[in-house]
Amino acid sequence: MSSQYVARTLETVKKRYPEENEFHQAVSEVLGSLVPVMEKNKEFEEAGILERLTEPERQIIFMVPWVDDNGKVHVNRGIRVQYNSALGPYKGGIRFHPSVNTSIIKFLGFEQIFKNSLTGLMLGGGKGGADFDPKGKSNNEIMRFCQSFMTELYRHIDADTDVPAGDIGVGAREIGFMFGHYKRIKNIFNGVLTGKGLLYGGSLARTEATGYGCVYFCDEMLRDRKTGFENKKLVISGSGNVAVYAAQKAQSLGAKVIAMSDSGGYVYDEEGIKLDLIKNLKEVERKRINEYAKEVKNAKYGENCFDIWNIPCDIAMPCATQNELDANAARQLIKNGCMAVVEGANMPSTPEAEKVFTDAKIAYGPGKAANAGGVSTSGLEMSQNSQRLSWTFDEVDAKLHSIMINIYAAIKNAAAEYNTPDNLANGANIAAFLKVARAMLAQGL
Ligand code: NDP
Ligand code: 2IT
Repeated sequence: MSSQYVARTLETVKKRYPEENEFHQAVSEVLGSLVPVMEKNKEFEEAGILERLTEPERQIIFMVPWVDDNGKVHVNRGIRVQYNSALGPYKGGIRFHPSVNTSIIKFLGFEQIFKNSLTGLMLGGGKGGADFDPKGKSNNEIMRFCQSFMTELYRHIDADTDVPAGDIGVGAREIGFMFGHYKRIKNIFNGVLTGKGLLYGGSLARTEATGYGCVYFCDEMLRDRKTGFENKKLVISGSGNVAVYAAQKAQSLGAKVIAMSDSGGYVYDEEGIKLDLIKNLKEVERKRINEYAKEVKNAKYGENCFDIWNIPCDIAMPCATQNELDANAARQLIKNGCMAVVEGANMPSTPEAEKVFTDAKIAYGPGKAANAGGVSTSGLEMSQNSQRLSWTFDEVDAKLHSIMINIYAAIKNAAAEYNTPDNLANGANIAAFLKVARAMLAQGL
């Protein structure tokens, strides 16, 4: 029985990696959607597709030693998981955050396989990171850390092998330092990283892409419900790359963003968040979000970032981190009349929260579909690098927009085909899986 195949695979994963809770969560979420697929397609079980999909093709763990500005030596742990290359070179971001461990990087790498499949581009799945905390570090410390990280990573990546990009704690500055060091060691100038600066091969609209893509995706969901962003109240968690550009695009479509956050707390501004102020605080001054409430008199600051979900809104966009939205928060959102939840972050809703959304039949856009605009535009950056050409902002943005429209249509169709028409999470898992699995079958063992 194919449901047994799914259960057996999940059991093996838990037994083999007993400590990796986030990884179990991600695997269980995807496999949970695949029971009917396995029943319809016995060849996947015969070819061991699930066993092969839940074990990364390659994992690299390495020491990252670096010296701080006072001459003290520190050692962090670097990780790169090259998860699956059925559809293209490994592709996925690098996260610098003290919480990084193999469970987190493996859950992100696993999700990335399916997200990248949905983009329709030639991208395999991978992820990397280090348990390094960039907060409070000087520019030189960040540079030395990035250089040390790349001193090992360079051996394992290349433009046609594995192409990292940014994620939490890794933006244009860090990508610049890593790119510079890669070029110096290998004496190659190519598209080995995406999210590069515009002066040296970066793509226009990559910075904006994840947030914009999320809003384009949400717009499709709203259109299906005969409505749009105009006059909708949005709560967006986080105030990093994804959150800021989701807010910017939503505002440009007539929505009012009333709250944003960082890991220290949230700000609630009934009149609408002044995004220029947030961008300056976060992107230029690298300060905490409570500074916003000091500058804007009517804004309120709350010290628990998770309380942001208690604020009544029409649309919630979790854009900070995994498991930031639990069942209680989900129930509160629905009680307050929230009609759509769209995930800018990776796996921000706990499994229980996801169940609350699907049971309530509100519009729920799972991260692997809704936040695929970032990696899609990374794919477009790779194409431009290969051609040695740069497309205009509008060209890239138009391609991004049509990719998000296509993703929405594909996952909606897959959800309907497998008799769960309102469940886009099922649709995303199934549509993404089928492409990867069929490519794996075609390529043999
Ligand atoms: P950034 O580092 O730019 O911003 C992260 C934001 O989330 C910050 O406001 C940060 O607050 C907050 N945050 C981080 N950890 C926590 C935590 N444990 N609790 C509460 N808040 C937290 O990262 P991105 O915007 O790039 O990434 C945000 C999410 O989007 C992640 O889940 C990432 O995997 C996902 N994503 C990113 C893509 C991209 O292109 N960048 C693409 C697709 C998904 P603080 O500053 O206080 O830490
Ligand atoms: O989670 C993600 O999709 C990202 N952090 C972006 C990956 C990429 O390669 O652009």
